[in-house]
Amino acid sequence: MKEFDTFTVWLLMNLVMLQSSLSSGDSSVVNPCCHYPCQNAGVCVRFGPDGYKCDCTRTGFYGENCTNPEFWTRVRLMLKPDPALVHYILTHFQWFWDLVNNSFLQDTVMRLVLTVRSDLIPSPPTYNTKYGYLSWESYYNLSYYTRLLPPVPEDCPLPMGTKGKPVLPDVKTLTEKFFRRQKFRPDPQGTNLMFAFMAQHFTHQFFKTNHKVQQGFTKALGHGVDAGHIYGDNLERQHQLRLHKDGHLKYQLVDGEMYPPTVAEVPVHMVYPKGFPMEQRLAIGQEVYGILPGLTMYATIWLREHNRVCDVLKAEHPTWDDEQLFQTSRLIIIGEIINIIIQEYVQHLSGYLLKLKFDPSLLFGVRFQYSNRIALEFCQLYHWHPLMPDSFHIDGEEIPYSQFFYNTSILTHYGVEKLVDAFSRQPAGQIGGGHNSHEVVLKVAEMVIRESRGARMQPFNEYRKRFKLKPYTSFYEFTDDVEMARALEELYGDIDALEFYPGMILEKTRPNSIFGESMVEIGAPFSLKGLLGNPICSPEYWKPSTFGGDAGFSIVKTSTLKKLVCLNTRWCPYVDFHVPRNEEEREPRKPSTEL
Ligand code: ACD
Repeated sequence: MKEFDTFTVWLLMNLVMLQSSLSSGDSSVVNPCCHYPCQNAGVCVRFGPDGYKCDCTRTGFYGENCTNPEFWTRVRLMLKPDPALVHYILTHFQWFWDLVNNSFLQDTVMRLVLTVRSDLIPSPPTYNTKYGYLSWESYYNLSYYTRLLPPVPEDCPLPMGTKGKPVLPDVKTLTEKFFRRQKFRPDPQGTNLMFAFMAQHFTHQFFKTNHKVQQGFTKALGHGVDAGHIYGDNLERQHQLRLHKDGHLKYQLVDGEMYPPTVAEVPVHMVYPKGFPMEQRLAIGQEVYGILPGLTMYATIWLREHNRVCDVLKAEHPTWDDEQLFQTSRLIIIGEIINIIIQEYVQHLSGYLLKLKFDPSLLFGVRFQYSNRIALEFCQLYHWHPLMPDSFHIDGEEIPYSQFFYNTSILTHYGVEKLVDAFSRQPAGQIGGGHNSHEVVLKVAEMVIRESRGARMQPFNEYRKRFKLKPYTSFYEFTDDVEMARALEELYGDIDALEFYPGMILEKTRPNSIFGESMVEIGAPFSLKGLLGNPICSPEYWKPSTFGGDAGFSIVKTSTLKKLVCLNTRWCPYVDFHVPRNEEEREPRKPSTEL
């Protein structure tokens, strides 16, 4: 839908109001919860046709709308520094962080980061797309993504509640005007494609939206780091992918090197274009990973690592059967993933000078729930497609998207070493700030926005408040790009009607940063709760015996991206989540390079 004249807007508005009043049975009544009256995570409950109550229990606030701080809340609020200041401190003063990182203070600060972030995530989970109030179904039915904020009530007069325009902006207009890349803008933090493909590979174990069924359903029932992208998301697939000998996964050898088997040998469902030959379809835990060589590259690395870990365990436990070797290796792989994600991936993303540490025992003395439920909001915000470049540079060649998609021969032609080297050297795009999505991924942004509308997600500003951030008061405060602010204002009519995903991506970025404040302050709680909420991090699991003894435990605790690659390749390429920083790193690697 394009622009409207004033009369059409007036007419539409009245029709929508009329329809919502009719459905509530009273022509003059608006559901008061549509105004989002309850602040500070208070819960809005409707009473009678036009009454409501805010349940402020344990929010630290009281009053009709949970706006009055209790005594200790007042004290805490006075002492609480602004997130921008905390971020500034965490990313400056190297000398100070050198001191912290080399003392007991590292543990103290790390514990604080973990608890402050995780406390923002309700555990057990609360709402979902069908249930905007607590229900057993919502708690129990793992097929739903959970939600932190309930959906916009169905009977609100406007799509975003009571603010903004009666019709949301046309999705294509939004992506064309604000998302489409004009000129590739590299991420100022130096992120590369090795990071971008890790992001995609890692997150698609727990983001598996069931697009056949609307309403926020997921196919990934593990709700976290379960390595389902390596082993499949169900037992039948897992058994098909397993060799049933020594704990190993099935594989094929190409030039003497291990790669995932083909669908001709392991008949699991994989998504490939119609008519794509069976002998070229690779059989992988995650059914969509055939789409990009960066994903099949990571799948190959983890396949090799799993089989390598099985061999280490078998040498230590010659009496163990296939099942125990497989199961214990899987726990080690999950541990390695979490370690690498915290100590290298989140470390890189954060830009913090504080050295992030994966040590579950930091939380053993504090209140923490070892469970996790993936949230629709987390899935929405993690669509980081601006990372994708204009084309791919591998071994002196430039490969356009048309030759990159579903090209399984790229992996076997170049081999893991050359792909890792190439992806580690090529810059990825800046995620935040807008105007940086290549045209091939624009339709993904469209899909995300459509999905959020179908799920009736609350406005961006309501999420800012839920995560203890100040709501923006205007589009000009939200972005420094005056042209964008003006256009967004025209399309949305009110900053309080701005949608969640456009808010997350188009927000002004922090200085020299990959994205803006909201992505960090809203994304980090989901991430850290998800990572540390894994059962292997619990006191019952986090011990050597879980991982087959000290050798397995040590594989988890000392894992790095470089070891992951170089213990499974013939030579050690340049491997990092950051593009080369100096001459030495820029130097081409020789096939003889050792770990
Ligand atoms: C902090 C750490 C710094 C966080 C920086 C950015 C966070 C933004 C988005 C999410 C980032 C990473 C996601 C990583 C892992 C997801 C794990 C999910 C497991 C279910 O300041 O707290």
